[in-house]
Amino acid sequence: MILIKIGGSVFSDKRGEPENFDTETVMRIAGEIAEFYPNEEFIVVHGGGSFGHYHASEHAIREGLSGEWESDRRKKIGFSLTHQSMLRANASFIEVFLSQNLPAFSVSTSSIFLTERGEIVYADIEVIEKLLELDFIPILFGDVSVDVAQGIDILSGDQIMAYLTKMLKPKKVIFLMDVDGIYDGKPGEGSLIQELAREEVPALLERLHCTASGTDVTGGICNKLRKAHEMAYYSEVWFVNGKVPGRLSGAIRGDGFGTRLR
Ligand code: IP8
Repeated sequence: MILIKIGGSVFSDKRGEPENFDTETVMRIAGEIAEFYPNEEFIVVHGGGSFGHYHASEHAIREGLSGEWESDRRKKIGFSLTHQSMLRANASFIEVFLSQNLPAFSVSTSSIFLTERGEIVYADIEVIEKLLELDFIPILFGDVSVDVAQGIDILSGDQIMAYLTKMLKPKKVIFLMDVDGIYDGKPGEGSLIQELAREEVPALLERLHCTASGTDVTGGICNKLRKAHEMAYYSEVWFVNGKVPGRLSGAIRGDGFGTRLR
């Protein structure tokens, strides 16, 4: 099984209009997956992009519930709006995959996971396993979550990737991003790392100033790298540019251009 994350910046423009969806790019990505399906099994996870993040930050979902009735009522409405927005993104993905003759099936993240401050503490993935046995392509997404510590939170696609990797041990994990891979420095400034050994990750995290409290100056790469470090224990992890045709199929074949972590 191959697990693929389609980053928010690959299928939408986060700085553009709310809920913009790049159908052409997703169509091409689905086409690259179709070259290998059904010989390979796939699970796809997509991020929030211009969909979930707007409502999530507008309603400060990450702060959880406060216990104050009126403000919590507004937050709960924001929680539901965030989820509905992600369902619309997911529906667009499913439509594109179906149009490429791929039996994709939507799995609603917040219905199968519970978190504790954003980390998964409960999961019911039996449906996913059964869907794979039946040769479906389950498509999950970064979503809101019911949180046992603070009532509500956000569950990012990267956390889902790490969890599924640990439980299902895919033969390969592929992150599609809008840059060519992992850079030693800021994307575009530092040099692209094509081969990365698991043992080298802690030193790289330090060079990128990914301290526990440090702000993420390199565009979300710190959390991704930390999670990838965990995932590399179970699977080979690739980071490739999802905007460039052929990079995904290269990673699936194993001779692609990007960063390979193992
Ligand atoms: O883009 C976030 O998922 P991510 C999902 O994978 C929401 O971090 C709802 C903001």
